Amino acid sequence: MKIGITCYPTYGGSGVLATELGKALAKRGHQIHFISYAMPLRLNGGYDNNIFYHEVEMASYPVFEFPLYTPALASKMVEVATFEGLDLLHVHYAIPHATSAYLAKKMIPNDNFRVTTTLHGTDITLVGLEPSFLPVMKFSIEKSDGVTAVSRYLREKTLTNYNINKEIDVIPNFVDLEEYRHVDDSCVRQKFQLQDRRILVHVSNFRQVKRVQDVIRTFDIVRKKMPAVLILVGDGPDRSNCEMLVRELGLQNDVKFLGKQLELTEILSAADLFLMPSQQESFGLSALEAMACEVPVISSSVGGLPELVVHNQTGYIAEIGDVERMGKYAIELLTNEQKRSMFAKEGRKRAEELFSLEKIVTEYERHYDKVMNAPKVE
Ligand code: GMT
Repeated sequence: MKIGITCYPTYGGSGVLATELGKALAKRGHQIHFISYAMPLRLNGGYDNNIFYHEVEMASYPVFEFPLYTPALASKMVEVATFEGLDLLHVHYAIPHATSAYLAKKMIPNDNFRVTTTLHGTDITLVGLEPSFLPVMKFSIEKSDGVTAVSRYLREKTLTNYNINKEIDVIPNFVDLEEYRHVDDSCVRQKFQLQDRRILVHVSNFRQVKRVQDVIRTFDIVRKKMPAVLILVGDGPDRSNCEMLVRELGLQNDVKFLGKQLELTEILSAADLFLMPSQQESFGLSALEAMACEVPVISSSVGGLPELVVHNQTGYIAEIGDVERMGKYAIELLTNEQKRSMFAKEGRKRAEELFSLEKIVTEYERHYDKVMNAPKVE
C-alpha cells in the first residue's frame, strides 16, 4: 500500500510510535510518506527505501495572528495523496491531524481513498475536552473511516467523553524487541561512576501529568535506605521545578538530568527500576521500552497502565501520588534481587507476548484492510 503518516514529529510517544510504525511498514514493502512540519525524530534525519518525508510549509502573513497549521497540513495531504497516489492516510493524535485529514479527504476525488486515526491519550483525555476543541474533535473522529486507540481504557474514555457511536479498534503500542533488549550496562555505570549504586530511571516529556516530582520524592525515600542514583531522561516544562526540588531535598549528587536522549537501550539496561507515577497515561510507551530491557516498573494505577504493568508480576502499581507506597515497593525490589530479577524477566516476557513489533504491525495491516474494504465515511 501507499500510506501517508502524519504525527507530531517531536519527542513524544505518539510521534515515536508513528515513526516506528512507518519504518516497520516500509520494511514490509509498503511505501510510506511522512507528512509533518518537521522530520520525525526517530527517522534520524536519514532516508530509506520506501520512506519519504514531506514538510508542511507554513506561510506567514501579518493578518494571521496565529499559525494556520490545520489548513496548511490539509493542503499538503491533498498534494501528497494526489501526486504520490496514496491509498490511505494514517494520522496520529486527533488534534488537529484528524481534522486536516477530513478536509483533505473531501478534496481528493478518489472513492478508494481512506483515512484512519489513532488516538494516543491527551488528544482525548485533556486537550479534546476543551470546549473550544470538543465539537470539532467529535466530528473529526466520526468522519474518520477507521479509528484505533492505544488501550482499552482510551477506547472507553473516547466513547464516553464524546458520546460517539463509532467502532474503535484497540491496537496497543509496540516495541522493537531487537533494539530494546538488555545489553551490557557497564558503559553507563562507568560513565557515571555508579558501580555500587542502585539505579532508578524515569523517561518523560516532563509535563505536569507525568508527576516527575513524585519520581524524585520516591527516590528520596529509597536514597535514605541505600546508595542509589536517579537518572532522569527527557525535558519539558516541569524540569525547572524538578531541579528545584532536587536541590531542596539535597539530592544534587544523586540525581542526574540527562535531557533528551535518542539512544535509550544502554541507559534502560543499566536500570534496576523504572518509575512512572503519572496522573494520566493512556498507555505508557516508555514503561514498555523499560520492560523490554528487563526493568521492573513501578507505576500509578491510571489509564492504560494496568493493561501494561501487571501488579506483583512485572512491577508494582500504586495510587496516584502515593509516594510512600511507591518508595516501599522500590525498596522491597531493590533489597530482594531474586524477586527483582524475576519481575524483570516477566516484563520482557509480557513485552514479547503482547507488544512485539511483529504482532502489532500485523494488527495495523489488518486494520488497514478492514478500513479499505469498508464503505467510505462521507
Ligand atoms: O499525551 C501525551 O502525553 C502525549 C502523547 C505523545 O504524543 O507522546 O502521549 C500519549 O501517547 C503515547 C503513545 O501512544 C502513550 O504511550 C502515552 O501514554 C500517552 N500519554 C498520555 O496519555 C498522558
